[in-house]
Amino acid sequence: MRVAYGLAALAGVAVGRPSPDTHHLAPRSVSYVDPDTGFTFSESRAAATLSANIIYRIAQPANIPAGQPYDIVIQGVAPNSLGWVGLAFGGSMIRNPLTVAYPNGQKPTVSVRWATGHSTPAAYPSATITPLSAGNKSNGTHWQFTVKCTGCTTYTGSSGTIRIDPNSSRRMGYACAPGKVANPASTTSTIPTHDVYNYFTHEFQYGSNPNFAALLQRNGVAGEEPVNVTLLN
Ligand code: HEM
Ligand SMILES: *[C@@H]1O[C@H](CO)[C@@H](O)[C@H](O)[C@H]1NC(C)=O
Ligand SMILES: *[C@@H]1O[C@H](CO)[C@@H](O)[C@H](O)[C@H]1NC(C)=O
Ligand SMILES: *[C@@H]1O[C@H](CO)[C@@H](O)[C@H](O)[C@H]1NC(C)=O
Ligand SMILES: CC(=O)N[C@H]1CO[C@H](CO)[C@@H](O)[C@@H]1O
Repeated sequence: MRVAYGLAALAGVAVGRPSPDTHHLAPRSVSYVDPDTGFTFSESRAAATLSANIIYRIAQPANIPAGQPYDIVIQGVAPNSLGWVGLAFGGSMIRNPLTVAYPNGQKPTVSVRWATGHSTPAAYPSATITPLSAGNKSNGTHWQFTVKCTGCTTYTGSSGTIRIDPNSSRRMGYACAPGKVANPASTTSTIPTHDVYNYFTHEFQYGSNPNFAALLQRNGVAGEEPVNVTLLN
């Protein structure tokens, strides 16, 4: 865990294809306890411009058995200059869950998409987003969303089943654009192509929550039940 990420985050910004080693220079994650929702998140920063970051936070249950699908809570904070922000769980655009979020008043809209090529992704039916009752907001500078995702951490990638290890670090991809989406209240709105994409290393282990189910309930989401994830081929 590192705490000095300010300038280092800017070193990773790229508008185009970054060097393969970019993510080794990127800042890593810190643990963040969110006063609004009570979750302990692992927090990473992703440079959106030379002067602004997107903050990504991910929380998961503690002691997830190996091989078991698990839900996560995703919190994102973006500057108002961005019309949408995306997070790629497989660390690239193709064949992995892509969360796409855009501002919509006090209730940002979040969906999961899936791309089979470098073109507009489609809705991804094997993941479900559930907004929490707190942690979504906007003010004069930023907009913020907090959602549960079922199906973001296990998926069928280009080379078979991927299970994201909740105890470890992983390269994530991200993308963003200043352009506003066509229909911000809709989870299936078309989005303008990203101006920026890049990668960061997210350390999931700092987002472990022994009281995950109770925290979900506190935030208006019914308790965790075993979930069978349908995998795409
Ligand atoms: C609006 C629809 C989208 C279009 C038309 C699009 C198009 C493209 C294209 C053409 C590239 C290749 C760029 C190059 O080779 O220099 C690319 C790369 C990339 N895109 Fe997208 N994209 C879209 C949405 C998204 C979304 C929602 C994400 C979510 C995070 C995303 C993440 C990435 C990433 C991480 C890369 C880097 C290359 C890779 O790892 O595959 N894209 N995109
Ligand atoms: C993560 O670590 C915990 C504690 O050591 C362990 O109980 C659990 O099985 C591990 N989970 C995975 C997916 O490796
Ligand atoms: C605006 O919202 C962001 C994200 O929730 C927060 O980090 C920031 O402190 C807020 N700014 C003010 C002035 O309240
Ligand atoms: C999940 O899968 C198991 C084993 O295939 C099955 O017994 C169970 O009914 C399924 N649960 C749900 C909620 O679909
Ligand atoms: C969709 C949703 O749950 N929105 C919530 C955002 O947060 C406010 C409180 O800050 C709630 O009142 C909304 O219900």
